[in-house]
Amino acid sequence: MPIESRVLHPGLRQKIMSADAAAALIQHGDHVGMSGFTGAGYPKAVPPALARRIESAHAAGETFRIGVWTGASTAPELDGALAKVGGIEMRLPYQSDPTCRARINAGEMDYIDIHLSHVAQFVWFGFLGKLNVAVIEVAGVLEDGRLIPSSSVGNNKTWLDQADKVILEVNRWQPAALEGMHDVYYGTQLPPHRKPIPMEHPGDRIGEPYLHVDPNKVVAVVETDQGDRNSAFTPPDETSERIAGHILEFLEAEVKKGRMPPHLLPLQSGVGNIANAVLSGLNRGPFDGMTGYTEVLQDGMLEMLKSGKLTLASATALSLSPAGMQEFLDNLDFYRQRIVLRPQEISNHPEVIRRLGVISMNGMIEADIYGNVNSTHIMGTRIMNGIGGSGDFARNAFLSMFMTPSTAKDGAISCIVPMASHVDHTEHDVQIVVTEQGLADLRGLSPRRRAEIIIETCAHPDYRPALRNYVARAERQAKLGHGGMHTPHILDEALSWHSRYERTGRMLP
Ligand code: 0RQ
Repeated sequence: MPIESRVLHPGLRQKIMSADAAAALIQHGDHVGMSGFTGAGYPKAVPPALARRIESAHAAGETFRIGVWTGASTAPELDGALAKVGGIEMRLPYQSDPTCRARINAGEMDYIDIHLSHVAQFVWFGFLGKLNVAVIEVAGVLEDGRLIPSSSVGNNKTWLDQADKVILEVNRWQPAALEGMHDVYYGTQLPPHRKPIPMEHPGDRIGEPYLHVDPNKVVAVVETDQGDRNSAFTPPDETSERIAGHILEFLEAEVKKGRMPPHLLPLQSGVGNIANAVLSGLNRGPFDGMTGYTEVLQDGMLEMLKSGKLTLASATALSLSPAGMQEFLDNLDFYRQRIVLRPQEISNHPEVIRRLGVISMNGMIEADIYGNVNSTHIMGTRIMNGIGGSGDFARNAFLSMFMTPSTAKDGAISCIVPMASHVDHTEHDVQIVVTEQGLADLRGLSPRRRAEIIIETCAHPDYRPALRNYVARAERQAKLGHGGMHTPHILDEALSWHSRYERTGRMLP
């Protein structure tokens, strides 16, 4: 045993073995619950070892495929490695890996795209079948067997409770000082025995800093020393800056109208460069004393914590760039007091999001003229990533915003279309649509008024005439008795922009 081992429990220390030996304990057909959320806290040694094993089995003519359940997206060593060797039968609840995506869209791998807050309870309800194995990264094991979670909590509590067998990866790379930052709530119950979740403020601690596992279920402990994915951000471009500017202006106006306190309400921010640009804008903006209640804490929120604009942030994962990670490590004591990491069933819980009055800001692929939003599908059939937590937040938020550049693929695609080719967030859950062109506030508007403002405010000027023309003809047709005036559409034409793009590479002739 290496001197610096973080496995202090004597019984579990006896189970330390190689990643290959641990991977040999996973069988064809197993449902495997892995840790990991947005490139943070995923197991780093067992999945590649399992991929090698699967590859050899396939070379010998044997079938070997498993179900992979996680918190959210992971990294090339997990999703990428297993998808590459054709080792995943079914994946849930969220992925963003290019190899996985290609396999799913080629029909070679099943994928179930689930609200992140639903996953744990679906397993507890028995909706997804038996969880055979859990493979969980932790930052350390205490002498009494309690586990120090690593850079994400995700669904780890549920995987550890529900799996028949547990494999632990104890990662020395994860800062030892993560100990104490987590808040793992053990008070959930199955209906009809549920109690209110006792959280009234984003910083409330309602659980304990450790995960529990029955040591008898642990079949292997693997020691690792390897960093999280930690991908770098590209600096905000002009489009992201303009989107951020519209949002800031809108929030200032809301405060002036007295509809929100001067320090705003807890912020949820999706992943990606636009989200980071919005957070940078807020960091330079007029608001102080803000809080975050989000699922992924990225560099943008770290900067806001550093400047003092944000007083604290609650999330389920720390997904930082290499520079962000260095900043976090250099000032761990400061950040420890301001960040709480929770299970995703709590970070994304509808009850808590509704109670706190979260301001939700997420990316989208397209919105239609009535405010239905597609977050997941390219041209209606090909999956991009998944709904992630966007639905958990959008439906229950105080304000739900969706943002995108107004066009994609050098202007060949309009992100504002007559009818969304797939709907993840219905018009009922979408209050604000933002592009670099402007911000459409849809609150209190009927579908036809929504169409007007979305076209005139958010659509790219190149596409406005065609959108206006579509609406005018749909209304004319409805007045002639072919269809209704509530949400006018020309059904034969509604998805013609998408089908034209598939045929010609452009949405408009
Ligand atoms: O493709 O790279 O091949 O050019 O889609 O587009 O503009 O880079 O967008 O990285 O901000 O992601 C919705 C996918 C946006 C993301 C989505 C093409 C475009 C490009 C990506 P290329 P961008 P972003 C918190 C909340 C759902 C989950 C969520 C997402 C690629 O925000 O996955 O919100 N959201 N979770 O060219 C065809 C269009 C298009 C289009 C863009 N209209 N039609 N292609 N593209 N618009 C996090 C978690 O839950 C974990």
